[in-house]
Amino acid sequence: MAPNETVLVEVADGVARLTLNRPDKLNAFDETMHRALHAALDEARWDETVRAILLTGAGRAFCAGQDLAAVDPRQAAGEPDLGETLEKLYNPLIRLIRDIEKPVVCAVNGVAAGAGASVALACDLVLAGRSAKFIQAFCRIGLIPDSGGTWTLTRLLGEARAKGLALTGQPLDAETAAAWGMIWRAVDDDHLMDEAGKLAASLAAGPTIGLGLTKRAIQAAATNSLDAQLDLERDLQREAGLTPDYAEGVAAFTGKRPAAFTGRR
Ligand code: LHQ
Repeated sequence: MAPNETVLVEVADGVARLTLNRPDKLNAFDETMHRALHAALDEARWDETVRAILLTGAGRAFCAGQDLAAVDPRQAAGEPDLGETLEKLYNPLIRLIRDIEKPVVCAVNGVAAGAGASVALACDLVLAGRSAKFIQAFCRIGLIPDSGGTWTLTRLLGEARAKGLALTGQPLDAETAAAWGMIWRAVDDDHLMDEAGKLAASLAAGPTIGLGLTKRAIQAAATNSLDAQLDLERDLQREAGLTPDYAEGVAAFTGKRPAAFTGRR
C-alpha cells in the first residue's frame, strides 16, 4: 500500500495503520481525503496479511469533521445538497468500517468534532488521549449529527445523553466518554499510540475470522430480537467452529501453551 498525501498508510505485523493527514485543517474531510481513506480501508479489508486496522490523526486533532470551506453555501453555484455529500462520501465510509470483518481500532489523539466524532464512534474499539474531546459540533452550524451519529450516540449513551451532547454541542472529555461507555478507554496522551498499537497488534495476532464474526454478531444485536440473535449465533458459531484457529485454540488450551492463530479459513 503506497502512502499518499492525505492518508498515510503503514502495514506492519498484521496491522494497517491509517493516519488522517491534513493537520493544518485538523484533519477535516475534503473529498480527496475521503477517497484516500475509503481506498485504504478497502485495501486493508481484503489484504490477507492485514488482521487489524488502526485509525488515527496526524498533529493535534483526530478529525474536525467536514471541511467547511468545501461546503460553504456562499460559494455554492446553486442550492447546497449536503444529503448528496453524505450519500456519496460519508455513508459509504461508515458502512465500510462496520462491514470490515476485522477489528478497527481508533486512537483519538485530539479533538474529534462533527463527522470526525461519528467516524471515531463507528470504529470497534476507541481509545482516546485524556486531553481529547468529542464535540457534536453540528448544532453550532445549524446541522444535525450525521455519519451515523444519531444512531451511535443514542445506542451507546441513551437518549438523555445523546440529546444533551447533540443539542448543546458541549465538548465531552475522554475520561467522561469512557465512564459513560461511549469509548473503550481513556489513556494518558503520551501513551496513546503505544497503547493503541499494542491493542491492534494483539488483535492482529488473534483468531481473525472469529473476531470478525463476533463483530458482525454484536452489530446485528442492535436490531435483532433475542430469537433472531440466537439463530445468528448458532450459524456464526458453526462457521467459527470450522476454522483452523478454533482447532488451534483448543489444542493450545489442552497443551497449556499460547495459541498461534493464523487468521485463515
Ligand atoms: C477547519 C475545520 C473544519 C475547515 C478546523 N473545516 N477548517 C457532513 C456532510 C456535509 C456537510 C456538512 O457536514 C457534515 C458533517 C460535519 O462534520 S459538520 C461539522 C463540521 N465541523 C465543525 O463544525 C467543527 C469546526 N471546527 C471547530 O469547531 C474547531 O476548529 C475545533 C473545536 C474542532 C478546534 O478548535 P481549535 O482548537 O480552536 O482550532 P481552530 O478552530 O483554530 O482550527 C485550526 C485550523 O483548522 C483553523 O484554520 P486556520 O487556517 O485558521 O489555522 C480552522 O479553520 C481549521 N479547521 N476545523 N471543519
